[in-house]
Amino acid sequence: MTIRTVTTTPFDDQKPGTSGLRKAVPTFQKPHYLENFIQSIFDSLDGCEGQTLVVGGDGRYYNRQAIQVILKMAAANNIGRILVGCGGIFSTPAASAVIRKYNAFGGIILSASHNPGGPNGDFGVKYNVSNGGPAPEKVTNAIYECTKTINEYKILDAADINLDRPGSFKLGTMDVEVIDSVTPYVELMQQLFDFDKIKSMVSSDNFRMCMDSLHAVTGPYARALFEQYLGAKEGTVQNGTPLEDFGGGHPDPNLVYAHDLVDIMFGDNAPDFGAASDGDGDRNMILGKNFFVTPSDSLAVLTANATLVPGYEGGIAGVARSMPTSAAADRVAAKLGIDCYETPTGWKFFGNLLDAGKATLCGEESFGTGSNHIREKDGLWAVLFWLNILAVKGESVEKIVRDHWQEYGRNFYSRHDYEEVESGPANELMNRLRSMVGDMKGKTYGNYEVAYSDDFAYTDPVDGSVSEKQGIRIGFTDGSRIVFRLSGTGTKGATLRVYLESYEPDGSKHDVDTQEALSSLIELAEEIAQIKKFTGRDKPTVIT
Ligand code: VG1
Ligand code: CO
Repeated sequence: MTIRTVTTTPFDDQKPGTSGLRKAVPTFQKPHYLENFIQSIFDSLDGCEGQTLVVGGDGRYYNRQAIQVILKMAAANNIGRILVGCGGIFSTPAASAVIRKYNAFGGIILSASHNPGGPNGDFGVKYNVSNGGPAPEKVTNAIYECTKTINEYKILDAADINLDRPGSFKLGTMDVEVIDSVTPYVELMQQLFDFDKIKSMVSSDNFRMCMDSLHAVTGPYARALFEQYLGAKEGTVQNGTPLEDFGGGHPDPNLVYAHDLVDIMFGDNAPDFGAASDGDGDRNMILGKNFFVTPSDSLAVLTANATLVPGYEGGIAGVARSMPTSAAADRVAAKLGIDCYETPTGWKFFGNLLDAGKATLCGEESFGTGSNHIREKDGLWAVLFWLNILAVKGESVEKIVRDHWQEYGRNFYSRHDYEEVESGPANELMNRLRSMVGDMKGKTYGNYEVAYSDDFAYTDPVDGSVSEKQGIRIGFTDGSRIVFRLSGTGTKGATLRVYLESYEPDGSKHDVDTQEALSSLIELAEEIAQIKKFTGRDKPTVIT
């Protein structure tokens, strides 16, 4: 087998975003496009020769082809060993778990997460470091620098590896081990949760649940966990066979895209518990009978009840949330006397806090929750956490959340997305806000008085690195808040996200509809940012 050195020229659009490099499939299929990015990863890594890497993806269209290319390029770049998931499959949390379990040097995860898949859908490549988490900005910047000057890549001339069953192979001098995609993950979950207790609830006649894998990667994981180990009825996991195009759907677990599940959970004779996860399995949505748990509330409830779960019974060190996530968790942290951290959007910012033992639980408003068990957010972990709490408390999801609000007050919360708007005007909107926030403090808008406003900047408390321009925050004296930022995961035009939050301590006012409770803030967001003028839209495309 010979190593081929191929001459190439740089592409100018290979800057990793919030979560790796995401592009339309046809972009990745351009000659050398994938190869340039993979070679740039290898070129930017110090000391990866002879090391172990983990490779797998969410099974979307182009996963298999990309993995074969990556294996051959890894062999040509003197990687020692690759652990690849059977069928080329790893959910993002499973990949993180495997990197940690085998003390690997890092991993390459192929996914565009919740973005649609298929020949005209999206594809993505993400590099994770040895702690199992997304590469920090220092690493992604180094990769990006390499993509700008690359002029050749190396690839082994070899036949494709059979990924469809576990086994060991050689590619040149490199070892390839095809390993079971599900087992290491299930074993980790068994260490954290009380499977016996969950099983006695889930398998009883008094409890019904529904898990929607949205035709994406968690199907086999969810079937193993819920139907095999926890004794839930067969069929508990719906849309559980991963498809390359996710059945034409949008594998995003929210009230808009997980509509099958929403219909069931808000229909007649709804089950007690419902959950969904996204394309690569790191997001989760939690529903009770006729009841939706916002991700921000979910983080707060898990934090408040963590000691009911074996993996966290000793208490938690701290909690971290992304900046746009509601402050519900902050209130729990204050009561528990633990630290609460506010980070920029994206899981990579939690890594240092978890490694340093400063935070145990983390969460984002975008349906992401996780803990120090791995270094990615973890959809099925969150589902098991909720089930474990339900099994211990013997109460409904709704009661647990309503009681939580009674104790801590309710943070009404909603995100309004304006998807695929024109990039130019969207940037103008943000620049205009940026120029305004400097002197907004003390200004009044109707009943609202600005308490603080800024373009969020974060100094990592562990390594001191600074990340700027992470979103415009405008906080008001009554505890309500509006945040504006542009998405870093989209592949077409720009997506404006407007995050709205208000705080209601009065328990008699917790029943108001969320959009109604936030209506004056929604109007104010329009007044301040002139969304209509800049985007040409008079309403958001997705409200969560
Ligand atoms: C979005 C979410 C963010 C999340 C990221 C990756 O990013 O808002 O909270 O971490 O997706 O999630 P953005 O930049 O589009 O707002 V996933 O499940 O796509 O790995
Ligand atoms: Co995801």
